[in-house]
Amino acid sequence: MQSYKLNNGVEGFEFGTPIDTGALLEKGTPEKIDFKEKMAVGKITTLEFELLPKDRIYGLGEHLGSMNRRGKRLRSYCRDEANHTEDKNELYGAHNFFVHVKEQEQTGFFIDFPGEVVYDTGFQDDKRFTIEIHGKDFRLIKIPGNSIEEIVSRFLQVAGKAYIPPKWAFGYFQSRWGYKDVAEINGVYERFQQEDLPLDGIYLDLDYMEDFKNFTVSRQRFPKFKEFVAKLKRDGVYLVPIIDAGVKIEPDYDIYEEGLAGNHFCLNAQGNPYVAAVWPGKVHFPDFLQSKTRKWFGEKYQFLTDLGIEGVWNDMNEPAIFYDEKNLEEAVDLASDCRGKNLNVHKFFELKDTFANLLNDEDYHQRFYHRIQGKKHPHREVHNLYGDYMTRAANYGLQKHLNKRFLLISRASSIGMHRYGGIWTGDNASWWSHLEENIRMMPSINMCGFYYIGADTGGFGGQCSGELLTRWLQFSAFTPLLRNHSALDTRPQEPYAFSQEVLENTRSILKGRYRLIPYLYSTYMKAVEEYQLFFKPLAFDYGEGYQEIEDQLFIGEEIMLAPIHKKNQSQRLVDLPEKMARITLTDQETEMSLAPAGPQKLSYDLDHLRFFLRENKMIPLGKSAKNVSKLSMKKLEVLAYITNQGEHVFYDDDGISLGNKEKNLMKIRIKSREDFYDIEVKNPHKELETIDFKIINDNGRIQKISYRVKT
Ligand code: MIG
Repeated sequence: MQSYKLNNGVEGFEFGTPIDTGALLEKGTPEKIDFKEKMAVGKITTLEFELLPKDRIYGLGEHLGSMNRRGKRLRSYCRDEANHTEDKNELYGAHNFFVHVKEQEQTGFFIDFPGEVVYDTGFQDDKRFTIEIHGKDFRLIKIPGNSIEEIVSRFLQVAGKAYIPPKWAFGYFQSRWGYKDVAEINGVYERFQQEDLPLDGIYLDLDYMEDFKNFTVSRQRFPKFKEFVAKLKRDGVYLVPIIDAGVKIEPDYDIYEEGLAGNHFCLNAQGNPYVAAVWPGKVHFPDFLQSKTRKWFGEKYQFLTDLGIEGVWNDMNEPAIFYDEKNLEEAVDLASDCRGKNLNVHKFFELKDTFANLLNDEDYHQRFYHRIQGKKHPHREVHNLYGDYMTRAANYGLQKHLNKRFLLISRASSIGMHRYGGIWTGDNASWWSHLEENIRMMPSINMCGFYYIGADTGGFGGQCSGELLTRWLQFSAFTPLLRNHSALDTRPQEPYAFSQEVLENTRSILKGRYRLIPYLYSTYMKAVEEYQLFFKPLAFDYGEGYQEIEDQLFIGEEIMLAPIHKKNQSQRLVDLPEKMARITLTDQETEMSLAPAGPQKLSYDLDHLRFFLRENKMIPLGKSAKNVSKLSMKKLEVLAYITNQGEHVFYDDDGISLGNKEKNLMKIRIKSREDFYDIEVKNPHKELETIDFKIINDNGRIQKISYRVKT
């Protein structure tokens, strides 16, 4: 074993001959020292840590359940899991970073390994935390720090800066699996205009393609696609098509032919392209682990950019597999054996399970191979890199052809991909518990490097109610990725698909979101730049008493959310770790009042956003607009809670260039005097004319000051 030092006291340990996963930016140079943790090296390498009664574990990214991961068995192995029930041990992401918090100290760990890793955080034995790494070649990164936040920040520094989307990606996006043609998409667009609902884009699901073939557009369902894309874009509305991992096997289909000719597909044991089936029927999987294949597939996104597309979602890239030839054959044989027979209970369940288990059977992962720098690796060994590397390919192509920022999200991911795209959290359901899940999951994912994140608002599967959509939007209004998406054959879920009242409430919430975009964008950019979290659990700042609160979150340094996530509730208990100002926000109005530290009831109507502002902090608000392209910075409103003094750095740029052109850092300072405030605005945003300050003090007295920026 070799050990090496990275930035800021971070240490790396190298076991065997690991595959270079590209997860971290910093590599470090090995030097020999000994490793003290207990471990057993075999085919599965087991690391073992002692768990004391008060120990907590944070991180591990996209997983269900509590933020404190203690007491579970969580598997890091990307999986197309369509049912997010409490018993599930894995979802689409493999995020091997966590912080083990002890009473006196805390340590971060990252396991740089592309295959399966299982974390038993005290499930089998509540005094032991074991990590099973399914292999013997890996790297382990150990991160010391004086606080959880410091550890996370150091990890983010070695992992590298997150993907930065265009500013328009912070708008509201409507989506639905089942929008079948251009008329229907155009109908959605027009309805948003008619109903005065803001909109920055519409996602296109499978039906825009010809026979589920990547890089095609159905001529029949989407004639004059390019003109349509241009028409919407002129109005500031973007179309975001889906791309799946599998390439349809069909002679004369250019992607298939080129893939074969260029040796781009994953191979089976005999050395022929491996055949699996997904949406288009039989497919081959591009071997994204080959750099030439990433280049080739990445370039194909030009088909979309040539049509005016500036955003894509990569789906089914765990990869999801409906069946492969061998398993299907065995299942069909079994079924024919059963024909005419009197099936007893065992045979019946065997028959039933054999078919049910065709979907995403992990045996498939032993049957196909990747080539990494010419060396053959079974898929199973490098499984967690597949979606990640597909997204790196897409990032390469989109950047090359657009030469500006673009929206890119992926379903499967591993750490490293955070530099190339964002993620949505997959097929959740229209359940209240999944709204709560969404709240809990955001910080865990954010800690692993991903910032452009969000869940399907309203829930993907199942039937959404107007109340659930409204409550969910009250939370998602603060997530960088804000998309309402639903599955085929579920109840329509657009803001106008319910009652007039739901429409009015969601309109007010969405307009509130647009007022927050200047702040959210600024917070996002600063957080990425400074390796700070966008979403932060209370437990990171506060000790006992607040550690267990997992349905309240901090956004940036300024605000705390405490969303309602239960049905038929107009109020909830909020526990404030410090005194804060309570803010209510609608399209036009803002209200402020003081809230003392400690537990209290907070009532929430369905038509507004409500959150808390920390002491000596302020947030800028813009004016709502029908989309980001129409947001104006001429006039800002600043809400501040000042007892002494506060300073806010407001970041803005042109929102689209690579390298953040026209970057502006405006500094706003407020200092409280006896009965007035000193206000200073340094380096004002170039469009800015006035700032309307609304400042609340410790007595709850609000002063309004209109500040004209001298030019
Ligand atoms: O097998 O493209 O998570 O967002 O609507 C389902 C259809 C495939 C899964 C994605 C979902 C998308 C759906 N896809």
